[in-house]
Amino acid sequence: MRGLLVIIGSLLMINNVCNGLLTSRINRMSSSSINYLSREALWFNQTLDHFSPYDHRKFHQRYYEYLDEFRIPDGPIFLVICGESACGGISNDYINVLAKKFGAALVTLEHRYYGKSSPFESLTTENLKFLSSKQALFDLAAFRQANVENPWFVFGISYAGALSAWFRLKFPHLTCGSLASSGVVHPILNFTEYDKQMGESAGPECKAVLQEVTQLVEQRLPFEGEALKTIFGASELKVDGDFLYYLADAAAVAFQYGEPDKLCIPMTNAKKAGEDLVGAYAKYVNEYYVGTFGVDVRSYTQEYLKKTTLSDSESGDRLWWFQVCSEVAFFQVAPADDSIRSSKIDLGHVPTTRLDFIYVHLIDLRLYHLDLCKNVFGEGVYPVVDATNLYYGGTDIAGSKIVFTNGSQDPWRHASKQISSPDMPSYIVNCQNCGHGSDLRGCPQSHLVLEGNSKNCSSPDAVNKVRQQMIEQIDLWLSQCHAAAISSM
Ligand SMILES: *[C@@H]1O[C@H](CO)[C@@H](O)[C@H](O)[C@H]1NC(C)=O
Ligand SMILES: *[C@@H]1O[C@H](CO)[C@@H](O)[C@H](O)[C@H]1NC(C)=O
Ligand SMILES: *[C@@H]1O[C@H](CO)[C@@H](O)[C@H](O)[C@H]1NC(C)=O
Ligand SMILES: CC(=O)N[C@H]1CO[C@H](CO)[C@@H](O)[C@@H]1O
Repeated sequence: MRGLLVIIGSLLMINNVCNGLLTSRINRMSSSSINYLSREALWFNQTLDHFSPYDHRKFHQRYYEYLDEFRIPDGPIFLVICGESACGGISNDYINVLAKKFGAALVTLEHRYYGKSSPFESLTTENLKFLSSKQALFDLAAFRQANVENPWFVFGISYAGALSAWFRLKFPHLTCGSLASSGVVHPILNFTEYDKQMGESAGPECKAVLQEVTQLVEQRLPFEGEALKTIFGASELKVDGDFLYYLADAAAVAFQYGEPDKLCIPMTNAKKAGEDLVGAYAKYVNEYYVGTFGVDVRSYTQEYLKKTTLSDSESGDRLWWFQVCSEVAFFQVAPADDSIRSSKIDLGHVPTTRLDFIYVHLIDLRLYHLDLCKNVFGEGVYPVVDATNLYYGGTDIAGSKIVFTNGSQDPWRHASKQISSPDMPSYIVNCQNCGHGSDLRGCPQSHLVLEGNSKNCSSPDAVNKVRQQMIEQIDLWLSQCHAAAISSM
């Protein structure tokens, strides 16, 4: 038996540590202060390629434990899945409340390749071939298998939320159930719904102002591109598509992470006062997206994404883009009409089939996402979204005992499962600042709210109601697991 060594969890305040929840490069949770339950790294000897009968190489995978609330000896084990960024520890969000309630031990395994769990020093495209959700799920299964036989339950937010649902789907004998918080189980090539939801979350007045900003930027870009980029502190973004994507992301995070007022109030005020809207937007981007949210403009340059040395990739941007470009896509493209983002942010060339790679021209020649994939990872790296959905089922996932939760304002909810089906309830957390992972993180979601307190959600009741439903499901499934264990003795 490995793992679950007694580690005394200590509360530490750490600055500027990413903690999961990247679902594109826009989903960075760079928090100015993350409060961890445990930051003491432990190591697991993991198999590099779970699908090869010949390759027996291993790598060291980092994990954490928190046992302060554990009811010895038979309490449940909550496996909190870490997603697409370095995993600095077990953060003190609503999971801690659940641990207390259920007497659970918390364990977290860092996702392969991210943070300190990279099998390779050099992240060349060739070396990234073992980076996939399928290998990551097998990592979790091997880790689970090497540990104690108590009842297990898996949790995750965002991409890790999808892994949580997929883990229960693929390894139902290894977990009593799953919570998929904002779990993006439906990879989509042409993810136009994302931008549409931004418009809905913004409301008509704010949406119109944001659309006007996009128009002004598009008009000025060909003539005074450099000056324009300078206002946004983004002169490094030589490719116009990168710049436009940066501007689109900057607005999206306000809705995704539950701080719509930080964007919409200054923008609608600027409009009413007849001020320069581009200037007002630049102020928001510089102060909020860079200042508060902590984004690094550099991470939007394709040159940066091409860097293969570990230190350059610590943020995980290259790694997540590889997963995007090979498996899940989620390209946030402009819808045909009424979009907020520039219509220049498009799909690029779409091969007619995966095998022949005959590139056809789509929409127009202003290419973006697929060109980025080709440019950064080389010819032939293309997201096999259909195959991914064939493997997991997308929103038709034939799982059981999975709770899906989504925030009403979160553009990502359209890549999740929003309709309940037998044994897989789906809840929507409905409030003005309920976004990505608000059930576990409270409001807003961009910075850690201790124990995911719902006090600052515009409707704490909405959050608490969903949490109560979650607890009832976890309780039911754990007790069913327990009953099954007793009857098989
Ligand atoms: C990891 O596993 C491999 C193969 O089973 C073994 O040879 C190696 O000694 C193990 N390493 C550690 C640190 O346990
Ligand atoms: C993507 O969606 C847009 C808007 O609905 C549409 O115009 C475009 O043809 C779609 N592209 C693909 C490849 O489906
Ligand atoms: C709620 O917001 C207020 C004002 O910004 C802040 O002082 C307080 O700490 C927040 N409460 C929680 C639980 O985050
Ligand atoms: C459980 C729930 O409220 N689901 C809703 C989530 O959002 C979608 C799309 O808006 C609705 O169709 C579902 O009924």
